[in-house]
Amino acid sequence: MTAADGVPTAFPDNDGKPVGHGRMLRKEDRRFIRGRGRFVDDRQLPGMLYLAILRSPLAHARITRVDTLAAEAHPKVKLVMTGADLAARNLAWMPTLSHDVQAVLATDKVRFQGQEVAFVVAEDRYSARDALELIDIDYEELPAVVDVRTALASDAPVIRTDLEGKADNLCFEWETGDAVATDAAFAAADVVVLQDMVYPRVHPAPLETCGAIADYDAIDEKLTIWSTTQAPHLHRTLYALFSGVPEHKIRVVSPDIGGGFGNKVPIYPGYLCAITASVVLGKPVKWTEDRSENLTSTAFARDYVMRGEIAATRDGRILGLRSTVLADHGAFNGMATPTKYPGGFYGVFTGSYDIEAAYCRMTAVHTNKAPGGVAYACSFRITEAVYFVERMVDRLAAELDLDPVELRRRNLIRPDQFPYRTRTGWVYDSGDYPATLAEALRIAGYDDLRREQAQRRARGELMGIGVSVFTEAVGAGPRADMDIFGLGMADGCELRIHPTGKAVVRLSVQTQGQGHETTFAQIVAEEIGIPPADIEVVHGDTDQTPFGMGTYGSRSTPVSGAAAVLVTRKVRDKARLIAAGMLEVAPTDLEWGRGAFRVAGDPAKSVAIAEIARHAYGGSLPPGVDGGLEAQVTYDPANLTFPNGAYICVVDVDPGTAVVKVRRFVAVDDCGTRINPMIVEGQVHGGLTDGVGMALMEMISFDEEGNCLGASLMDYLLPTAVEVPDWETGYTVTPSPHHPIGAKGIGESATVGSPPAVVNAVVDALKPFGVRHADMPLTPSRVWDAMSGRAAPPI
Ligand code: MCN
Ligand code: CUM
Repeated sequence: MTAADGVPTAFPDNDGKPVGHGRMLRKEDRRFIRGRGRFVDDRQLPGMLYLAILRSPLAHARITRVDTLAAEAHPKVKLVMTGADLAARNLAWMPTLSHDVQAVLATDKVRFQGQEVAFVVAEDRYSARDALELIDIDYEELPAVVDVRTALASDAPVIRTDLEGKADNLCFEWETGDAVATDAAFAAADVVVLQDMVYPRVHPAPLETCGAIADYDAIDEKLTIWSTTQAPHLHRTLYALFSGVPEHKIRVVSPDIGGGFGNKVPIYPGYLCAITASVVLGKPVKWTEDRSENLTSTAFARDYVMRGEIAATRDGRILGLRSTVLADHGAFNGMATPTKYPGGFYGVFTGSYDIEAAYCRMTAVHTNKAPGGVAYACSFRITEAVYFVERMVDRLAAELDLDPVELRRRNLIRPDQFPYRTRTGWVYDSGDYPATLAEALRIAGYDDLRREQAQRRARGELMGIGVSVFTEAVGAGPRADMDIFGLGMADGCELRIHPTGKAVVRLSVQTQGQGHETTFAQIVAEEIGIPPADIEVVHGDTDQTPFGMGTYGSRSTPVSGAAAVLVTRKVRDKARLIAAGMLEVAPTDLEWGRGAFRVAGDPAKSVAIAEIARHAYGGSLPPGVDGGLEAQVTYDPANLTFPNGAYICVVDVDPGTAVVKVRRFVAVDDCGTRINPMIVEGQVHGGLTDGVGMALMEMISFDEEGNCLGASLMDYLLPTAVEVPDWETGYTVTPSPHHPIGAKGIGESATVGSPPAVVNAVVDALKPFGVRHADMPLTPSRVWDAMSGRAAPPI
């Protein structure tokens, strides 16, 4: 029973249930595989103009003179604007999602290479680019702050001179956990291990770069913005605050998006330049970034210099964990940071372990680099936290000469400890970590692998086995704890059932490739008995969808997915009243199942949802029941959901060339109830590829003058099918107790959990050389240095 396009209409092989159906193909692929996706840059509007941005060639410099006359004289140029022009309109600075401000166009100084300095709007893209070269700017170069370790030195040049009274480069300081209890735990320990490590600066590098079309209609005073955003409603509110155009006159449309991976969460100056230009000119204005603009000026992630200290008993009971972090946030703090958590969710750095005492101290600094600390399939710093704790546990295992799996087993949070409160105050909802680990060990054949490793070592071969047992935290909430820009963390969802029994569900989140058009149809189908093929999913348009915070931190399933369940149940509650009227029984006499209400004890008497829908519009209704069949809810989650996983990586290192080959990778994930197993597996495959990329090849570095050394995909290496193995995946299911169908997010788990598994494997392979740690990315030269006992050059 399959509709022509491969979307099944019934699910006899899954006990009639759309949720969990293994072969439910993606509805959106109808257009994608036929090349019919519609991305921002595909849209052409009549009379549209093109905007290009002039960027700073220097990392830190005072602007002493700007001359735009020649550019303005270009026959095809319609508008040139500089920071001073924006300042005259009070539009030169914009808020970031983390209580900082960022220059839309530089006024006084440039603070990173690639920073926006001026823009040109012309009749075509080529003229706009050409005219950039006619703008003449004099810079007085200033020394650049590139190394986080010296950013707070007393003689370091101050970057944020825009902030009144600011005399240093401190971005923020933050601590979590109990310093005194942790000191005591260390004092009582048999073994203490210290390890320094760096999580390099990386970039999400989605296939589609960022861009926007702003179209201001001066007659209606209405502003429409088609943009590459993961959070259309959040952006609309910020555009209203920035531009002065009232919020009800702004429509943000996020059409098909060619990958986000966090890159499309922040607001970028380019969006605001396009808006300003359109308001000034009264014409649609398009801005499309090129690859090197995307790689040098948008949303960087990680960039943590971490010191770890772990304390344990001789038999491997972990007593304490201390983490000291120096975080590089670049020139402007661009991260989307919930109000109470300046360090994002790094506070979960105790990971999957029942550690008695923990303490973290974080110092975040500004440097002359593009805004950092943003996002890359990371759940807002959990990637760093997981890497940290999984490396520290491995480091301890080496010190104690214990098998890393055995050490983990002795310290994992037990299933009977849930809900589990960490020493830093997070409440993990559910999980069975030993079971997940056991499943990964089973698939990998761990004991055989260790035997094989011993044989290979005896032959001088370098085989490594790495383990990571991680806990994710996704689906931010509740409102009382989490909050971006005073807007809470809730999501709305609206469901309408039409008279013929077909439905439309409207989401506040936005898909960038995750398959929401399919999975949300499955969620609604499961609850109301209408086949997924008959449910249209509408998202990414603020005029058509209820308010919500958007897609990041893998929150769509935990938050918006819950809203979809609850709105459908609300509609079903109304359908029950209508059905009771139709069958002339009390609502409580009805039983729900397989898309129909039946009279209890007399199942022959029933009405299906399509009949109820028709009746809801045209039939006579019980007193107090109004017509139609639709509802809306806003869901504010009670807590985050905490997915988990156990990963095992097997590598071979070539002793002659130091090239790392990932031979096998086993990933067992637990994201609670799985809505679409095929999509879940696809999410895991993608995240593992990201993770192997970060572990082995991805890094954006800067020279001493702050020149970005990763401005193209020739320099910033991304993994391809050649570098990754055939993934071996498995799963366990521990439903979330507070999610209405027990689902947790999965979108970032594999990116979060896989890098430490790879690094642990490489370090394990290098054990014969006495190597205890090596920093990512584990390129051949770094592995070679580690084998030769040389420290890796600083980042
Ligand atoms: N899913 C499911 N069952 C579950 C959990 C999820 O079937 N128990 C399905 C969902 O219905 C959805 C997909 O898996 O179709 C991912 O769901 P979820 O974990 O809720 O994550 P989001 O939909 O909120 O997506 C965001 C997440 C993030 S934050 C990044 S970054 C990332 C990721 O998703 N960016 C991606 N995966 C990506 N995948 C693609 N193709 N492109 C991106 O930009
Ligand atoms: Cu942290 S990248 Mo995703 O949350 O959009």
